[in-house]
Amino acid sequence: MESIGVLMACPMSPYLEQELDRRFKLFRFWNFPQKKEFLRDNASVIRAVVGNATAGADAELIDCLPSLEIVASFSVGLDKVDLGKCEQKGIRVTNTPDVLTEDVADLAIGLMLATLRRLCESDRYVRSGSWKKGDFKLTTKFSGKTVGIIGLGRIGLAIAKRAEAFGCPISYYSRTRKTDSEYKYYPSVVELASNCHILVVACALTEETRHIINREVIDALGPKGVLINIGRGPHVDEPELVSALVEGRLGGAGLDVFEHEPEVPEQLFELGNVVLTPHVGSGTVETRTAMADLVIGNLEAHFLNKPLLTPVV
Ligand code: 8YV
Repeated sequence: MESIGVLMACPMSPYLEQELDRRFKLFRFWNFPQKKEFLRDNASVIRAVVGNATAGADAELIDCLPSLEIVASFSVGLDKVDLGKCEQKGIRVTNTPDVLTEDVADLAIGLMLATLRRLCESDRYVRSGSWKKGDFKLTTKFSGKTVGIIGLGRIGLAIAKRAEAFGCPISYYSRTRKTDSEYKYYPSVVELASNCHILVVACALTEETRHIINREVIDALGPKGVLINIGRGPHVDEPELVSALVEGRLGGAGLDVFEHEPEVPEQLFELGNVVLTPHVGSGTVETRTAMADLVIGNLEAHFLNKPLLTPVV
């Protein structure tokens, strides 16, 4: 397979890079600032693209790669891949579901606990020596709080299962009611937000779900409500979120993703009721290794004419 050209869209995992390099003719896109020239010289040999949540394969790139057969994403989310275009051109697409579910759900619970119990702020309290001057203020209890989940897919369900163990009543919104779920269903995000303490974004980013968290939803969640986002930044109208937090119209937020990563609105840095993490939902050694192995497994299966492990298209 050494002659098969594989284009890695951006740096994502040294282990994946090394394993791709051992098996294929690997092109690191970020090493070629002159994209046009690079594509003119190499496009014809590139048969696979490996992308992630930062860069994937949009219509423009796909159109530049006449030999492209497969896009293997090092992510479960496929918002950086033009799925319609792939389908139309018969290009296969794979992602990395299941292997990252537990980590992302763990982080969602971590953000809930950290936000309500103010773990980061209290850590800073100890480090700065403030404790010597007096006890830390009281925080908000997590166990038993109503958790509303947008998107009851693999990750949403794993979050629900974990939150249930904390005695939290679970409700959800999704396009269609899940007939096999006992959790309370709300047919709109505003209704879900009006009836929960903690609202979690756990759905895929599509044109339909872009800015699913808008002013109306934030107002429905209210000054005692907390937003947790482990989905994608563009699920949230970020300027609306920032002003609601700054003005105290929203109780708090635990955010792993942002609209313009790695840029994060600096007004959030001042707020103790906000916990910020740098898109690390799947960021453990174990999970990133499993994701990389899945990307490699899909590529090998494709080029050996075997069934793909995790096909999407
Ligand atoms: C990663 C993700 O952050 O799976 C997803 O959709 O957002 C993440 O697992 C990313 O793709 C790793 O580079």
